Amino acid sequence: DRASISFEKRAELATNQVAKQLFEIIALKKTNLCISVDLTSTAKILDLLEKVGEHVCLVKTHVDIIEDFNSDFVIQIKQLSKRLNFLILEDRKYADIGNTVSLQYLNGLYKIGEWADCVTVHSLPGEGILKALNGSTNGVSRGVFLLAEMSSEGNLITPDYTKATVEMAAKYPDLITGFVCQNKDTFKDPGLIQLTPGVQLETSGDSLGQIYNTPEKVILDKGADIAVVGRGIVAAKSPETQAVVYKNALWKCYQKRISG
Ligand code: 6AU
Repeated sequence: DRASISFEKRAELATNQVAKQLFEIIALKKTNLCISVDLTSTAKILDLLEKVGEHVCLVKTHVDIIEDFNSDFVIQIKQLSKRLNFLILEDRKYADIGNTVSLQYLNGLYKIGEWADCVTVHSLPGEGILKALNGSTNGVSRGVFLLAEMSSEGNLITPDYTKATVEMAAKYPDLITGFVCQNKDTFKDPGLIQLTPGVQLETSGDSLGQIYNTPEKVILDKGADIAVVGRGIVAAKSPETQAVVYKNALWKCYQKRISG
């Protein structure tokens, strides 16, 4: 099964160019940690990434929570992503008809398609949403993480919905980077990436329905390839020290997983 195959090997099996790059970065930097920088100022985000960027493979943003978003921020985060070698995932969770999503992706204040290597997308509206995000902007490859499961308590996604989501993705091998999901049996294709949020060392949840699992549980039991950590790092006294703690814990589990 895909969980026992090395990231180097999986880079060769990827059909989406962003997935391939991401597998390569993970193998090179020996980190399968994604930081979720859920901060509301550009200075705070850039300052945090300066410190933790070398320890992550992927930086996940929510640009619509930033108070002072501007084009210089985009230039600076792109420079950091080149210098520290990470990709950028804008966690926009698109969920509308294809035409609207196409407008949201390329226009408005954020022009996400111009700078985000990949974005998150709900399968709910049907495949028009995937047709709208055709896999490249200005000749540069782009990717999509489809939401197949969620981490939050009481979410309305059913096993049938999850299965149909995975089937939908199979029709777009050039576009799909992987799935945001919670379980190893959700999909089989070793060229796709399992991105799993809801990860912390200790806490079991927050007051608004988030459910946390430990690095061991998500990598060894739940099949995560990349673990998303937000407040576990961002709210720590020393985010840099904590990022290293998560990076090492996750990588140890991955090594154990591929050694059988
Ligand atoms: O570690 P946290 O709880 O501080 O942050 C988790 C991050 C947040 C959520 O918007 C996101 O992960 N997330 C997602 C994603 C990545 O799409 C899906 C999900 O099911 N649960 C979840 O928490 O930025």
